[in-house]
Formats: sequence, structure tokens, C-alpha cells
Amino acid sequence: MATRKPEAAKKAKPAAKPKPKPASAAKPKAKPKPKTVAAAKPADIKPRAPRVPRAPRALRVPELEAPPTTRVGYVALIGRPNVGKSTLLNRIIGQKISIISDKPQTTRISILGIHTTPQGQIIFIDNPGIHKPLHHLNKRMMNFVYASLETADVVCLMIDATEKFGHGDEFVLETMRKVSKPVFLLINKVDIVRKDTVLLLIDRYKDILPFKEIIPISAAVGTNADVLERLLFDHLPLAHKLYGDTDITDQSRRFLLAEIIREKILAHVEQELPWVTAVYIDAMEKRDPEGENAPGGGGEEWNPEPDVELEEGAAPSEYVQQEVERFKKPAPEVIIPKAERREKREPTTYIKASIFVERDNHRKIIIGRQGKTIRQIGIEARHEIQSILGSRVYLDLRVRVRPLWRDSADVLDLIEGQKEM
Ligand SMILES: Nc1nc2c(ncn2[C@@H]2O[C@H](COP(=O)(O)OP(=O)(O)O)[C@@H](O)[C@H]2O)c(=O)[nH]1
Ligand SMILES: [Mg+2]
Repeated sequence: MATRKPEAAKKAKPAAKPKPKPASAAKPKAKPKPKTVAAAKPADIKPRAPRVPRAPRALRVPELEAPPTTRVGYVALIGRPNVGKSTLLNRIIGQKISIISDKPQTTRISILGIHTTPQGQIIFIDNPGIHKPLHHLNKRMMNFVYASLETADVVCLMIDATEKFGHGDEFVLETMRKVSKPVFLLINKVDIVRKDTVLLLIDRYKDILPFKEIIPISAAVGTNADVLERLLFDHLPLAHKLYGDTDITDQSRRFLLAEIIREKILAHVEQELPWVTAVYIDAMEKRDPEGENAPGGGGEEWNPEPDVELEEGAAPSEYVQQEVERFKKPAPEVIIPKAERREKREPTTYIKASIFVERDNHRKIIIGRQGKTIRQIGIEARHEIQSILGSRVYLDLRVRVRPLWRDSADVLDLIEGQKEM
């Protein structure tokens, strides 16, 4: 389960200051480099302030503290869509913090996975897959990739041993040629390929880039995860920890829940639909099942708002504007109702979420015949969310048609903004 960052860390977040340098570092090597987030990007991509993690203020190092003995740094997970980056992150962290699917472009925003051991702290940056950006959404996704390459102390380039080398790989290598950090090559999915295939890949890649290490791994099974961890620590600078020992991610719980719903959608829809689907958590409230605000009971009707659906081709709606306004206001994540809780009956967490699609036929696919698909998505998401929240969940899903949301900065801000809420 995702933990929230300490208050101090949240406060420190908007500050676009470089990482602190411990003044008392023993060797010059020991000083963490100041991280800039300006990305090395192709000229056609407009720079956008990427949400790259900063050190929590509370953990910044006082001037006269003892020299660090731990190894700490950022490791960027880079590669084409579907090579297994998120699977590796979850494997190392030991919990699901990044969603996984066999569809491309599952991960859209960089997510941190913080791995703390007695040796130090590896802060993994899980990224969207490297691809040529066509939509505004894709450009933003690629900006996360470029920003993480800037932030990283070590870059892990991951390839899928089961896939043939193609144009996409050329584009990845082109991007990697500009990187001057130590780069590891991780050849993933070795659990399902023959050894000689792996050897051929090692032979092919070793001369393409000066990789510091080439490691065959299986993110799914865990093969060589220990070797990878040891080698990463060897390449990280001596520094004080940047996060608390129990922190495992930087994303808000709200964002993780939206991602889980999206993961279930991806599992149930066809290949092209994932690209046009986004999830936004409209509301999250703890409610007494017999209280005034329970669905179907008491005074207030749950979910009185009708589902607004736009005509195909209509302009981005007022709804989006309202949501953007609402998003700007600080809203408590969980509202405990004033009504006294009844004993024996567990309180329920009501979650209302919008699934954005671009066309009415996409909406029909997600809803499915007689609502079968959306029901299945709801059941699977609810089970997983219940285990994360440790409470009963009532999940209200709405499918909303928003033409061209992938090119709407407002909608993208709204969805990405959930990560910080
Ligand atoms: N057999 C096998 N499948 C894997 C492995 N790692 C990831 N996968 C599968 O590859 C697909 C893409 O994984 P994901 O982590 O979402 O890839 P990402 O797009 O790079 O983050 C999923 O279906 C995973 O279950 C592995 O080591 N072995
Ligand atoms: Mg991923």
C-alpha cells in the first residue's frame, strides 16, 4: 500500500530548488549533484515543469551533520512501453505502486518507488515508455522521461528479450545516446526465452552503447533482482537519505486508486482504447452505511448528479472547467460524517470516479453489453481498493465522453494533478 509522504515532504514539494548538498561530505564524490529538471529534449517538444521529486525538507541535512555512510540516489527506469518497468518497480518495492498491463502506454506519469535498505536508499523513477509523441498527452509523457534522465544518478535501460529489434528501439537508443550518466542494460523476461537468445542480445547491445552493466533479469519472477540492487548501490553516491524509512512512493492515494481503476479498464478493453482512457476521482468520502448520507437512505440522495455526456465532436465542456475549478480548491480527502457511527456496521468509503473517453463508441465498449464490462471493471477495482484502504468500498463509476481530452491541457492538468492531492 502506498504511504503518504510526511507533511514536511509535502510542503517541500513545490519548491523547485536543487537537492541539498551535505556540506560535510567526506569526498567530493559524496556530494549529491544538484538536480536540474530542464530536460534534454527535441526542439519540437515544449518544456513543461515536470513533477520531479525533491528532497523532503525535514530530511535535509544540517551543515554540521556527520558525513554520510549510506548510498542514496535516483535510478531512472527507461525503455519502450511494455518491457516490464513497472513490474520491476513493484517487485523491488515489494508492493504494487505502479499499475501493469499488457497494453502499451500504461504508465503516463513518472512515479517514484523508494527502496530503503541498511545500505541506503534507491529512489526508482518509473516512467512512461519511450515512444514518438503525437498527442499533447504523449508529449507530456515523454517530458517525464526526459526529466527523469536529468534527475537520475544511474539510468536502467530495459529491453524485452521476447521482442524483435525494431524502429522503436532505434528511437530509444537515439534518446540514450544523449545520456552521460552510467547506464545499465536490463534484459527482461528471461524467464520465457532461451539462454542463447539472451546471449545474442548481450552480444548485439554491448557495442551499441558503453553500458556500465548488462544484467539479464526477470521482473516477474525476480531473477537477478538482488544482483541489480547490489550493482546499483555500487554506483550511487554517498549521501544522506532523502525519504523516511517507511516511505515507498510519492504518489497520493487518490492517484493510486485512479490508476487501479485504469488498470482494470486496460485489462478489459481492446488494444487501441487504453490510449483514449483516463480516470479522475471526483469524490472520496467515508460514510456511515445507515447514516443520513447513505445511498438510497436518509435525506440526501447519493449521486444526485446526472451523467453528462457530450455529443461527439463537441468542444471540451463546462464540466471540465468546473472540475478544474474544484480541483484548485483544497478539499479534504476523506470526510467523516457527523452522524454517529453505528456499531457492528462498518463505515464505507464512497468513491465516485469519472472515466474519460474520446468518443461515444469508446464509451459503449467500456460499458459493454448490458453494462457487463463496466460492472466487471468495478468489481475488480473495488476488491483491490478495499484491500488498500482496509474498508468497505462503494465505487461509483461514470463514463464520460470528452472529445480530444488528450490534447486538452485542462484535462491533463486535472488528471496529473491527482498525484499531488
Ligand atoms: N514473462 C514475463 N512477463 C513480464 C515480465 N515483466 C513484465 N512482464 C509482463 O509484461 C507486460 C508489461 O509489463 P509492465 O510492467 O506494465 O511494462 P512497462 O510498460 O514497461 O511498465 C505485463 O503483462 C507484465 O506482466 C517478466 O519478467 N517476465
Ligand atoms: Mg509501466
